[in-house]
Order: sequence, then structure tokens, then C-alpha cells
Amino acid sequence: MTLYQFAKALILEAGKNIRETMDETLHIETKSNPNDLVTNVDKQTEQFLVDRIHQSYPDHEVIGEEGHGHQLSHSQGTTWVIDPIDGTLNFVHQRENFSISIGIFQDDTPYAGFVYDVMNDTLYHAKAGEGAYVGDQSLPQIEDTDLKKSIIGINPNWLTKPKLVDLFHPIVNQSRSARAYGSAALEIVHVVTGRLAAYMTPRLQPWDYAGGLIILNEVGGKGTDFLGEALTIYEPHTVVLANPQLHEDLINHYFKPHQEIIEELHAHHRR
Ligand code: 2AM
Ligand code: CA
Repeated sequence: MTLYQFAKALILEAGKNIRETMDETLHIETKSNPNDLVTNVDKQTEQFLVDRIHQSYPDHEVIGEEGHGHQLSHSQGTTWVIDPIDGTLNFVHQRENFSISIGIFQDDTPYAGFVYDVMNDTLYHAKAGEGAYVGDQSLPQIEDTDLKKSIIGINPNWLTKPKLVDLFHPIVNQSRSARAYGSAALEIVHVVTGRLAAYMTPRLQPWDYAGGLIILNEVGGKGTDFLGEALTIYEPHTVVLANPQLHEDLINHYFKPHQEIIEELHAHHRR
């Protein structure tokens, strides 16, 4: 079994395990604030993934949202970047619209990405350089769009914040319309399939985008921070992912003119 086949079988099994717990009582705790939730299922799923990875590959590193590998700042060999449940608020309140996200890197180079829409049993996946798939079906390259003919993914909460509203209001205003789904990894795969022309957010953790970005690159999409710099897997970033034309337009005409606000966000992320 190749590493790719192993990872694909593993994420499907983790999702099946989550589906099988859907009738059980959830244990919910808060993390950084009252709206930042974590459940027993987030923690159990991360532990399941880490244990299985280390049983088969003892020397692989794992960075996971619920506590694994947060001390890493670079790595040689193979590194897994995992989010056991992306969209925890949806998981708790809606019992759907959440995903498992996995990105695998070898010597810091993308190897493969997986985003599993658990309740729809839909797996988006890609091995770097070999194209993107949903299930067994190959996905085409994404098409360029103008902002005025684009549906963009952005969380409306950001438009309630001073400064961020200056950044995002013109973009939302000049787009065809905006949508929010509540799982960053699913929003990224919506860019992969063309359901969204772009997804942007002022703060995202590596486990939220690592898997999705590898898949997006395989269909010709672009993902960087708001100033066009590459996304790393060791710290949070501002994140804009889109088709190439819209990505360039957003960076040059909407983000770069607000460089000061963005540099303030980046300084905040590094604290
Ligand atoms: P999570 O569910 O794994 O926490 C919601 O708009 C999206 O943003 C989800 O993918 C969520 O991931 C992520 N998210 C929520 N709070 C965040 C934070 N403080 N920093 C970065 N990403 C966050
Ligand atoms: Ca999570």
C-alpha cells in the first residue's frame, strides 16, 4: 500500500467512525472564547488519526489542531497536517457541513491533500502533480472569473469588525454575491469545483487549509496570504484562495492598497 492509499483509507475510516457516533451525547468544551468549541469527537478523531499514522509510520511528524506538533517550526521527512473536524460549530449545531482535512508534506514539499465531507461521504483528494479528484472522478482546471461575475466565500462576522470592514466591504460590494459555509476546508474545495470563485479570511490555521490548498493547486488555483506571499504550515496566515485571474485582482486592487491593515494582522498572528 502506498502512503497515498494509506491516507485515503484512513480519512474514510475516521469519517465513518464520526458518523457512527452521531447518536451519542456530545461533550462540548470552550477553548479561546465562548464561541470556540471543541468536542470529545474532535479529540478522539485526532488521537485515532495520530495513533494509526504512528503505528504504520513511526517516524512521521503530525501537526493537529487538538494539540499535536504545535512546537514544530520546520521539519524533514514526512509531516501530516490534520484537522480532525473542520467546522466544529457546524458539527455541534447542524450535525453536517463539517470535514476532516489532511495535508501531507515531504521535506516541506506538498505530497498529497485530502478533504472529506463526512456526512455527504464525499472525498476530495489530490497527489501533487497528478491532478485532483472527487471520489474516482477527475476534476477539470478551474476557470478565470471577474469579481463582478464571482460568488465569493467570506464569513459575514468579519464585516462587523472595524478595519476589516474597510478591507472586505469593497470586495463583497463588487462581487456578484457572497456566501459562508463555516468549514474553511469545504470552502476551499468549493473553489476547487468552481462553486465559489474565491475564499478569503483574515486568520486561518495551517490545518484548516493545508489539505485543500494542495488539491486547489492541482486544478490551477492559487492560494497565498493577502499580500501574495506563500502559505507555510507552521503559523496562522491571512488567506486568499481563488482562480488565478481573480486571485491577482484581489491582491493587487483590493488587498495591497490596505497593506497597513494587513501588516497589522500579520504582526498579530506572530504574537
Ligand atoms: P474549526 O472549525 O476547525 O475551528 C469557520 O469560519 C472556519 O474558520 C472553520 O474552518 C474553523 O475551523 C476556522 N476557525 C475558527 N476559528 C478560528 C480562528 N480563531 N483562527 C483560525 N481559524 C478559525
Ligand atoms: Ca478543527
